[in-house]
Amino acid sequence: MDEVVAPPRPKQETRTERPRLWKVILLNDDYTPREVVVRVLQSVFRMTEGEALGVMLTAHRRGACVVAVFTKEIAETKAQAGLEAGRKLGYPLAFTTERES
Ligand code: NFA
Repeated sequence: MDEVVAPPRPKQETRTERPRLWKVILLNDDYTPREVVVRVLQSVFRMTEGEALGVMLTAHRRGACVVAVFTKEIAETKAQAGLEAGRKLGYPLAFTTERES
């Protein structure tokens, strides 16, 4: 009886690269009230009040604080949403994005 042997499969290498991540960074300013910063962080970044307070205080004391990391497009969208939320209330709340990996 003939044996049917499968031909060797061509070696195919699949390399899945991890998506590059971008940090969204909250910048301190002298005008935006602390409670406004906390509310914006809670609504845009879905943080608890405690988390938002911690991030706000770190930015207040050190000048800036990483809020979260996302893929590039989401980071940019979130930073823009935070900026707009502050601007709607009349404050110069600012976020930037920075590549992490
Ligand atoms: N520095 C602002 C204040 O004293 C609070 C603030 C914190 C603003 C973090 C922006 C970012 N009212």
